[in-house]
Amino acid sequence: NPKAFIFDLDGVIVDTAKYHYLAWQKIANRLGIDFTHEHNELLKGVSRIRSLDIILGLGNVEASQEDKDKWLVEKNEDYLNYIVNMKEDEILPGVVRVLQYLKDNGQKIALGSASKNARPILEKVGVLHFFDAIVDGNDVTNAKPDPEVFLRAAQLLGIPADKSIVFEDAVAGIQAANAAKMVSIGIGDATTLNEAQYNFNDFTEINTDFLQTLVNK
Ligand code: B16
Ligand code: MG
Repeated sequence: NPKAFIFDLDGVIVDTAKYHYLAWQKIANRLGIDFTHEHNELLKGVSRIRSLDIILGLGNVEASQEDKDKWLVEKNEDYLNYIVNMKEDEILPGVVRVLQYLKDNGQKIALGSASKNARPILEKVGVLHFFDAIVDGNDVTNAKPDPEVFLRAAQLLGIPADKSIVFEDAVAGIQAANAAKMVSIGIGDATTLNEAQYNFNDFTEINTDFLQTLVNK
């Protein structure tokens, strides 16, 4: 019986946080808000709308809904200009090897991301074909740490939650996986992601023995 392997996108498969940062910075600077790399960490795994509210909060800026809607569109148009230029070499180290191993061993693979731009990004870096299901920011109403995105992914794959494994780089994402009663695997700083069941700095640290253990669980 196959297991469901569910991948977050930004910070797990690709590093799009740097493009989100550049695009948000333009909006922030125009509003006179100082927006640093440290601030950008607050936006990881957070929805687009919530990200704007966090940035406005940093500068104590109040804005009308009309202005906010305009900035959200501008930010995304700018972000998409970076995305169109993404190449296959922007896939994070070890990811393709893990996807290929799971595919070769008959496992089910899904994406569980807050991004509304997930499909074009997966296509640009050449891994779209690995995915049996994609659940992204267009499909869910409750953001992580709510488990909705991962529960939906497992459901689409036809695999029970307790036979599902989640790879995540954001604290809220690990909490969502735990709330869904899935195996949570933190990718990134183990201290930050201390609620995860397993921790790795990146996919180069995940060997086939470990993957096989998950498959056999
Ligand atoms: P978009 P993930 C998240 O992706 C990003 O980490 C977060 O910074 C971003 O605001 C969010 O996607 C929405 O992205 O503007 O493309 O819809 O980590 O959940 O894959
Ligand atoms: Mg992420």
